[in-house]
Order: sequence, then structure tokens, then C-alpha cells
Amino acid sequence: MASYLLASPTFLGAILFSFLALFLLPQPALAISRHYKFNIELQNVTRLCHTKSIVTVNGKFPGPRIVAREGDRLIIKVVNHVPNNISIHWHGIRQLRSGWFDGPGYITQCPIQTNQIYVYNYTIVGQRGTLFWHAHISWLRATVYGPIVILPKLGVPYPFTKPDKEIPPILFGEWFNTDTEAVISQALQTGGGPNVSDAYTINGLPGPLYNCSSDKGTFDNTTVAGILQYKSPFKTPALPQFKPSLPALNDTAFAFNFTSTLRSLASPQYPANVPQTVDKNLFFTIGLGTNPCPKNQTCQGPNNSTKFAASDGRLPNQKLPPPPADLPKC
Ligand SMILES: [Cu+2]
Repeated sequence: MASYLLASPTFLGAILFSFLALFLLPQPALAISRHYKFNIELQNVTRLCHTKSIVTVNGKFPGPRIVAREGDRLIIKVVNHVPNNISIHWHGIRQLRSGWFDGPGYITQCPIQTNQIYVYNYTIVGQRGTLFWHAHISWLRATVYGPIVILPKLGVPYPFTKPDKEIPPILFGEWFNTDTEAVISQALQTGGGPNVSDAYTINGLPGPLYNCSSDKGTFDNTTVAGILQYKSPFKTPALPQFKPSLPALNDTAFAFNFTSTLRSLASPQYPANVPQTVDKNLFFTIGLGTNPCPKNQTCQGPNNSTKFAASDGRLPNQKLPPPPADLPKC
């Protein structure tokens, strides 16, 4: 049984069709296959008074929403219409026996080349909630991303009190006025850190606190904001704009105090089963290195005489199994 969701301008209609199908057809708690089509295409987008051509899915920024139920199969056909190679990572999805559809380019698959098609096909097992998908090669993820909403199985309640109203997912991102592929290739060339973004975004929008007419959107003083407005019959009175006062950007202790309060549900029905006894010790070494600056080149790594080099992870006391014989060769 398949219900077809086209991730396109007909998306909302298709969602409605899907829900109607779910209610009208006799299929109590049966998992279904949901089909999406992701056209990777260029789209002109304007933010902070800068217009540029960005890589998108179906011309949308952020990209289309995927909606499924726990137990459903997702079949997502990706067609690459842009000059860049691409792959899509389904971030947070547990790929049980479908690891080749996880998405990182050159890791579990060859990237999808221009004018090529790749069909991701996996089942969502034992998880529900809101995740996201994004491009997983180079810096295309700066513009190629969108939400994945996994509803509980039909007839199964949410694992929390039902909210009064559900709102669409909120996606945090960053906007660069320049081409993001140029940002990362410049960083690789000079060996320095990549240029910082011009704005933070909520659902692709920088909000009213950035000054669009100047280039003052510097990283050290940067705040994305959204305005919530009542709908009729209430009217939002003209109130002074709330200007947030936030901790310093490098206030690590503040960030740690906040993130350390985050908890999973850990209810009897959805327990957070983490191993609590150590039965095997592994020794990892991870390094972030530098390389000397090549002759006749200027570098922007430490001391301006080096380039940041890739990190490396090793398991000195473990032998890794050899890669599978059918590992894709790109
Ligand atoms: Cu990811």
C-alpha cells in the first residue's frame, strides 16, 4: 500500500491526501511506503539584500518536509540537476540493515553525479520525533536541508501530553552572502578556518535584527530573531521590539550549563537504555594537525606558516575488519 507524497508546491495537498488515505483506507496501524521526489536544483534566493544562486531541493530553502509514521518505509528518489555531486544524509535515522542508504558521500555511497538518480529506500524502526535531512558532501548542507517528522504509529499517542497546537518544525541554520562552496575551498586552500557566516537563520530567515543595507552582520554580534503574531480575532498591539540580551558567543560554561539540562524521555515505555557497565576497553587517539605551508604559497593556519590538516582517529589496540568487498569505488 503506497501513499504518494510529492515534495513540491503540491506538498500540502499531497499531505492532505495522505492523511485522507490514512483515515479512509482500512489499514489499522499498518506501515506504508511513502514516496518522495527530491529534485536537486539551483534557485535564486535573497537574504540580507544579497541574491545568489543556491543548491536546493525542489527549489525550496529550507527544503521540503518529510512526514512518516514509525514503521513506514521511505522511498526517496533524488535526481541531481546541478553541476555539483551530491548525497543526502538522513540525520539521526537508525539505518537498520540499510546502511548503504545512510547518505554520507564517499563513506556509504558514491555521490550522485550530475543528471544521475539515486533512490534511498529504508524503513523507520523504533524511533519517533523530529529529525532532519541534509546534503552530505562538501558544504552543500548549508542550503540543502529540511525536516523529517516521524509520527507515532497510528493509534499510538505521543509520548508526552498532547499540545494545544502543533507548529511546523523550526530549523536553525546559517546564511552566507557568498557561495558556500567558495568559502570551504578557500579555507582548504589557505589552511585557515573558513570565513564565518553573515547571519544565523530560523527556517532560512535571518529576522529583523540584521541590518540588511550594510555589511555589519558580523559573527561576534549576531542574533537571529523571529516575531510571533496573533491571528484574528486578536490583533498584536504595537509593542516595543524585544531586544534579547544573550551570553557572549564564546561563553562555553553557559552553553554547557544549558545543554547539560537536556534529557531524553526515559519513561518506562521509552527507556533510555544506555550501557552502564564497561565490558571492553578501547583506546582511541584523535588528533587535529597542521601541515607546513607549501613553498610559494601564503597560508592562514596557526602562525600564518601552516595549514590546518585533517584529524585522524585510530584504535591502536584493535584490528579493524577489512572493508567489504562490495564497497563502492567512486
Ligand atoms: Cu547528517
